[in-house]
Amino acid sequence: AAGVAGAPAPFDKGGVKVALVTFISAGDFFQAYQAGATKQAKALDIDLQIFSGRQDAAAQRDQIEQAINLGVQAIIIDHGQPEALKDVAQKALDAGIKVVAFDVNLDNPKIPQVEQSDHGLAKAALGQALKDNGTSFQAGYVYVAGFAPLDRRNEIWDETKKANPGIVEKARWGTVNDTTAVSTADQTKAAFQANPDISVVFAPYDEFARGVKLATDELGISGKVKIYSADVSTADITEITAEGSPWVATAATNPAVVGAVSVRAAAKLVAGEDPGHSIVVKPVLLTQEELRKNGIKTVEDLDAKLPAFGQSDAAAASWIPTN
Ligand code: SR1
Repeated sequence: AAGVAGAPAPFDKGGVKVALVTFISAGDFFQAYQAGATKQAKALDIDLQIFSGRQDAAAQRDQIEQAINLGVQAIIIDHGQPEALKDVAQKALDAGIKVVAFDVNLDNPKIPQVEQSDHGLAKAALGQALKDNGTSFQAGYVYVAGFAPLDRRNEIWDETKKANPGIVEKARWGTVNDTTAVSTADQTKAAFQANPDISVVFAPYDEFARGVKLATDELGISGKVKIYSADVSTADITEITAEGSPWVATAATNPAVVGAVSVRAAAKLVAGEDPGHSIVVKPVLLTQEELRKNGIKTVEDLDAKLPAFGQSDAAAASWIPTN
């Protein structure tokens, strides 16, 4: 291992072992998150081992145990069920391993929490929904409880409905599995068949939004519905900007940046530096109108046009290369 010139130990020598233990691996967000983590790890000469998630709490626990036994210096836990993870995360800490959590609340002062400002993200998407549709409409809502980012976004959905009694939630649905978009599409069709007056859908996860769009396209009702979401990928931009698309806005970070920030936080802990307890990557609002107007077709186009999207100074340090 070559190490990083000018970096504190042990990064000056290189070869630091870090595990990234995920709960969900499928889908654009998680693929891009892992790619960003991998790139940042490479720049720090970190040997990053990624454990693929299968939405299986017991498997994720086992993988954390495996990482402890491998003698890694840090573990990044990406999503998961807190109650299944808290004790095993403490076991890692007790073994002298640094732990960082992304989007899973491990409720431990020793474990920094990375998030995308989910309240801000939901406020941005719902603010656009109110701007486009006024304060009275029949809504559909896609939500699965138990995922920290979705629970935080849900708090803003509840607040928004409370502040605007004209918003009527006619139906709520959602599934998180290996094929979230397809499962959500099936549920969306049933929801629209039972509630044909829904005109706005809040679907704050891009796999949900993709499923809703698939369903409204198949039902031939895309002209009567508007979808507001979270997250973005190049495939999402294609869906959002397609002619007649009902997907009109999303609030998003670049997930590759969030992956890089997670690795930087772990690296700082290993170097004996404090990355802070709450590490936030701020999202930006992306509307269909602006994406079309600016000819944005890919995430790389967004990186180039919007510096606030393409980079973050969260968990930065002068010795950590970011490119
Ligand atoms: C099932 S949780 C999905 C969310 O996790 C990340 O926070 C992404 O933004 C995604 O929306």
